[in-house]
Amino acid sequence: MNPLKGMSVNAEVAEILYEISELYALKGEQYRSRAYMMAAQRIGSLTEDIRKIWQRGELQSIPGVGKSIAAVIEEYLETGQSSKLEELREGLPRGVMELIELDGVGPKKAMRLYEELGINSIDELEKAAKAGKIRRLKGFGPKTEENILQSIEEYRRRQERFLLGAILPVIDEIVAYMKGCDAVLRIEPAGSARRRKETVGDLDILVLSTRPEEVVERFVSMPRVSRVISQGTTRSTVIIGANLQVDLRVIPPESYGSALQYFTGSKAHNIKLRTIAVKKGYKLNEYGLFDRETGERIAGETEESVYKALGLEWIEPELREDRGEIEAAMEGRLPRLVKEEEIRGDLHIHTKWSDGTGTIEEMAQKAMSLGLEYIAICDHSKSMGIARGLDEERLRKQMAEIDRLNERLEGFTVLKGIEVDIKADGSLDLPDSVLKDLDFVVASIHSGFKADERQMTERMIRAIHNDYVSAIGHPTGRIILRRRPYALNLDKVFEAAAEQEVLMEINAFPNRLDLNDVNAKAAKEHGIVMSIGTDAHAPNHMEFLNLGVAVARRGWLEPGDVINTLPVDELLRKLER
Ligand code: DGT
Ligand code: CA
Ligand code: CA
Ligand code: ZN
Repeated sequence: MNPLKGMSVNAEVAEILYEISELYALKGEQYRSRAYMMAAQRIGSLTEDIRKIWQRGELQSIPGVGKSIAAVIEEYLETGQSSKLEELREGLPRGVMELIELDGVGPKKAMRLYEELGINSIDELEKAAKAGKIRRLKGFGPKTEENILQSIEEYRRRQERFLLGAILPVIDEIVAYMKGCDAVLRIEPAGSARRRKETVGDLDILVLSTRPEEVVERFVSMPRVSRVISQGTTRSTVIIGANLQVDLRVIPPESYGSALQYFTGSKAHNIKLRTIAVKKGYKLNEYGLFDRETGERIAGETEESVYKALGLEWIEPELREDRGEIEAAMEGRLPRLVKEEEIRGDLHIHTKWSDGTGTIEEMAQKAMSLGLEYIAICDHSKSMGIARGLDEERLRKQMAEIDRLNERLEGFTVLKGIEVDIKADGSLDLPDSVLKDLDFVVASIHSGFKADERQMTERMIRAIHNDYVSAIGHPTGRIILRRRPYALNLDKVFEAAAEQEVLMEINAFPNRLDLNDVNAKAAKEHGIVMSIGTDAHAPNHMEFLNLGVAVARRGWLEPGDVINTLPVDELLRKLER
């Protein structure tokens, strides 16, 4: 029941009181239930903002609002939560708790659905509604059924996924705050965030502790918590901001490794592991690895112990997608994944010369502060008119500026580059006569996305055959959660790139991540080396390099598969083909 956002505060407060009323009714406390109901109705029809009444200290002047209801209102206005409501919700069956997440389904309706139709989840409710079973319940009818389906749709939309780049800072914030509680011995994100998947549905946080209740207290009191969905003795779920769900689980030492393993997933990875465990006569779950016959604990304290007991090497979280990593771990041929600290430069940077906000020097300074050794300035070329793309003349001026800057910089190199547009026919937006004088040429498609697969593929392959192209920028053109990749036969593109020794970019901008993990792995299998570039349009964007590394790691890339691991002199030698 989170349709509260965007409603008036009065309506929000009324909603809370209604729900409390319904929960009291379910408990058979009719008198209290009625009192909350009356107060809810009053507040729902007030014309003055209830916050003003509260600030004047006059809540109890509202008819039907006594001391205890005033306290509920006050707590809600102060914290956005109601401990009374949470307390009352605690007693409900799990499935019913899920149902009341839906707009228009209060505890009373949820309980009836649960008791009369055995509905225990939103999925089950959807099935029942689609089968026309809801309308047959007394007092529900076709209109209610329709409303329920609509609420489910809205609920699903609210469950949308978040970009990894938006989630990582939230994790840092949570970890820093939770570490302020000395009952927290260890804290780690699990789930898709730990696997560094490009989007994250909800956050799963694991804490090692022997005093779980203190940890849970700390968790629900985090500054940005907007709602507490559940608070138990060892676990809790909250909403941060508008709609990011965060699940906390507090784990004792003997199970920490197996819990971390289990909740990191992926589900497919876990299922395969469990099959292996069963074959060995074990039982594997979030509490540990046990002997099936004797119940004896085999492993569980660390992830390594769990994998080892199953005859496997420890597997990096980014690989746990059941894409061959379990077989590789069995045979001792897991890749040695590239690490963030091995990346020496950023190979796709924009500046004020086109549509960036920083000067070349500002971008260089930021890169140095991040510990990098070089960057490639790759502003847009002239056909990108809106981006103030460079023609040959301005590009030559920029190259001269870079030369002057390099003379002043110590232990850092600014490479002369361009992000040259690939035109509709596959020719490039700047002549070879200037491309040949650059250190790093990224060629990208920025228009004509609607052409068919054959045209797009030929277009890109023609660009790959240009002698001066170093890399293909954001090769598939997709924007995560917004724009699908253009039609492209990647297999053919990779073949051409491998043959021409052209790099494929892993664009690290948070909503691009292009190539993605799966395509990066395929490119590697074609023998292609990749370049990572943040596509930074401002100095801070260079901090996205870690997202590019995440994709590389999920794509099984080793240091040798990523050209940015080379020192600048070796890089330049390699680029000179
Ligand atoms: P998300 O949140 O959609 O981005 O993806 P995950 O992977 O974080 O999924 P989530 O939050 O539903 O669950 C976290 C992990 O818990 C998941 O990766 C694996 C484990 N897990 C959850 N449900 C199941 C299940 O039904 N079976 C198994 N084997 N593992 C599960
Ligand atoms: Ca998750
Ligand atoms: Ca979860
Ligand atoms: Zn671009």
